[in-house]
Amino acid sequence: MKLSRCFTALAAAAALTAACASAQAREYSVSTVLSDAFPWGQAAQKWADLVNERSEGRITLRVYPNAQLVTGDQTKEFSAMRSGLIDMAVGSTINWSPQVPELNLFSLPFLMNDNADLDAITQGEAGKLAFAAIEKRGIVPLAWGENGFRQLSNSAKPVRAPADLKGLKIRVVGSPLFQDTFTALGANPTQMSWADAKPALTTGAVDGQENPLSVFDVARIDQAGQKYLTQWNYMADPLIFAVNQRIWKELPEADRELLAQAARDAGEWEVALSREAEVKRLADIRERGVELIELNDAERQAFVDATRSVHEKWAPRIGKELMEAAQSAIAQP
Ligand code: X2X
Repeated sequence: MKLSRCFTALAAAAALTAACASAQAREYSVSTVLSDAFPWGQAAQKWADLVNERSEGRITLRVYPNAQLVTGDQTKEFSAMRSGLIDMAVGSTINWSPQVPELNLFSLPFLMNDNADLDAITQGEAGKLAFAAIEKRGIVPLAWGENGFRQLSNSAKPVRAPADLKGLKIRVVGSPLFQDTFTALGANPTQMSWADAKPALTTGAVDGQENPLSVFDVARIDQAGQKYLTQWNYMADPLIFAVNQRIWKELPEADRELLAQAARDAGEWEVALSREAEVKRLADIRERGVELIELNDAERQAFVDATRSVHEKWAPRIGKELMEAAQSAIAQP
């Protein structure tokens, strides 16, 4: 065969392979920490359902909850996705912040007061900068969801002031900023994974924990002796739908758009679902005999003042540009 004909044949074969690849049924793993009993797991399942439906069964996203792909070690999820051990994830900013320090923004105590502040950050310039930070570390972020504003519970007493936390052993996520926050408040923070948290609460190895109402409610944290719940809205962890970069690059453009749009739709759906449920959850939690502690402005301010040092220490790691974008987003009326 003449050389030029050879090349033509090769090019045709390559085109055929690409066409086959895009027509081929494909399956990807999606990691989450919480199962579909929780809004978080439901967000991932919604993504999977939408992708399955819109690709007419060609693309399957298989959701693996309980951080099982990283044997429960949720702070390793980002690295595992980057290395290709996990294809995709719907992950919390808290669990990814050890690898993406910029994401500590969301964990800064009392930076955001409410959903409006949170949305102003994720939907604006600050959100774009946070996504750029993720992309820079080898992961393609697609959309936002949410775990929710985190509230404090404990088995010992109503917590209304930093002094009430003195000496209380509080389970925190394995992200260093939390150690600083709870140390600044006079508590005794202990880092552990979610998998270890409920047993530690049940046996009394720790006195308290912090998580969104949805998690407290669905995981029945009240059954682990957590009788007091302080509603202090001290921070919120958004969820991020994301994909390993190599997988992303291999996908045909149309499938990328399909995955991204489905992630945006699933994220919006889950944020609404999670917010709508809060009032009922609160009522249910109260009905189970948990004492809810609401803070007035002065009481909340005492917590703000006590954790100022955490902002000073962490702002440089988050970065000036992102800090300023977040602050100006929150300041908008
Ligand atoms: O571990 C937690 O507290 C949880 C489930 O909220 C996260 O993964 C951030």
